[in-house]
Amino acid sequence: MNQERTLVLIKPDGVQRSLIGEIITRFERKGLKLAGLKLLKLPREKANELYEPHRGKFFYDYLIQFMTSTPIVAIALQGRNAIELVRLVNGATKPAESEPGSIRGDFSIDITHNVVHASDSPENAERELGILFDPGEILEYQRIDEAIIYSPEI
Ligand code: FUP
Repeated sequence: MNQERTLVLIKPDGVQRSLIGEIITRFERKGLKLAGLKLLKLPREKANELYEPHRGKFFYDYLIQFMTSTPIVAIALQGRNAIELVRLVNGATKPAESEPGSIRGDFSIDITHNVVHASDSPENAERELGILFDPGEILEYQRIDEAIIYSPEI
């Protein structure tokens, strides 16, 4: 089965606002599989690595300060087209464009305090998963409902 893995972060605002369960539930209900999960305070070096593509932008310093301020949750999610689907579930970056029904559309009003992060390409998913997880922390297993979530490949 053609599956992808992607990184989701529940940002400090999501953890502080007790949204961890709500957010994980949305991904589970979609049919995505948890492959890795942890609560951590993001070290500054890892924040710099994660947001390397944004280094030098006007919001960079504030973003790093925010992301390293209090604990986050790191989630490795697996499923067919997981990278694209997770970004749909999360919603658009700009508050005025994130649709109601998406996580950002339902729970955020600010472009920095926007509750969740998700990888935006297969290359970035691999890079970002490598920053947050050691290889042994991402698990390969079969879930009992997979036979009903996916149609057989024909
Ligand atoms: P996304 O992929 O939706 O998280 O958004 P981007 O890659 O465009 O932005 C990366 C992060 O920078 C986002 F989490 C929000 C933050 N950001 C700001 O804080 N201010 C801005 O003006 C733009 C982005």
